[in-house]
Amino acid sequence: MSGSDGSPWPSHAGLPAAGLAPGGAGGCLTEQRCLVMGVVNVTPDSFSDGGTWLDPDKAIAHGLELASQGADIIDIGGESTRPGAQRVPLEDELRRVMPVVEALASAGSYVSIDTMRAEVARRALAAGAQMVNDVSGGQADPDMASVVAAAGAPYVVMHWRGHSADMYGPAVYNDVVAEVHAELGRRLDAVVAAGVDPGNIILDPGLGFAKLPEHNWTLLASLDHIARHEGYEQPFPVLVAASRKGFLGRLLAGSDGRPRSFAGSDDATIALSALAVVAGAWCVRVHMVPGNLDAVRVATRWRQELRAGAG
Ligand code: PMM
Repeated sequence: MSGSDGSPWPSHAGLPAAGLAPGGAGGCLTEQRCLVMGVVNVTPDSFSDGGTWLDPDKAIAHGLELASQGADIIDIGGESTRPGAQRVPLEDELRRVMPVVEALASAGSYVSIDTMRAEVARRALAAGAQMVNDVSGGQADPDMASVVAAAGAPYVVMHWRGHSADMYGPAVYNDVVAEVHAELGRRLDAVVAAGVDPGNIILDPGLGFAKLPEHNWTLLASLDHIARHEGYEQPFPVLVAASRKGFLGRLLAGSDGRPRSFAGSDDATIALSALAVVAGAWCVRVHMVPGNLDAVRVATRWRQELRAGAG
């Protein structure tokens, strides 16, 4: 995954420049590194932090804290996608996310709206969000791609096989890399046909979404392949969202077989962020910013050296 100018990170028109200063929305720093996306889940039931940030004031304060710690992007979501989760009514999702989007955007943060609904994306973009993170890659709402296209916003297209009510039923693969790549490629073509500029698209293998732990690990070792698609000259930027996910907790299970707690997986997330950078990830989506940002900076320096050696 490399830019046409030889930089390690692909520069795509309209995407946030690597290294946005905290609170510096749209700022263009020349620093080249993987971006850090801080998560604000305004939900009662998300995977690792459900309920913690449901109160809008707490969510806003948390987003501001993540930005002050150096998050380049703040990802705000109002619908949990944890395994078994049921859909949230549109009105509830809007009520949760809109005050947080408005406050953080007006405070100068670069806001991403994490939603599968075109109406939520449209309202959030109008309120100052600059990017859409759609875990369904446009499959949950047929209007999503045209809303994103009309706004000219960066768009995260994640690999997805259906809603979280049945997360693991569809986790059946003969060749997980080939199938995720092909299915993502079809989504890519569909959203481009609906008007989304390929230069605004970020791909995401969808760790944990219809994936068993072994699928996640195999995909992580194949990020470069996931980024490249026939018919598109440039590799796509790839977002890695492994933070606190169950496959890390399982890897770190104690001798009694009990998985590590979510918060107890933060150090593992930091290790994974460093490796993701070396593998060429464009952005890591994380719950805790400081350690991950340090890891990104260290790994960026390491990768520069690797590339200089290779050049
Ligand atoms: N995972 C979650 C939520 N949003 N967005 C993207 N692009 N990729 C992901 O893997 C992803 C996401 C669920 O995790 P959380 O409940 O810890 O936020």
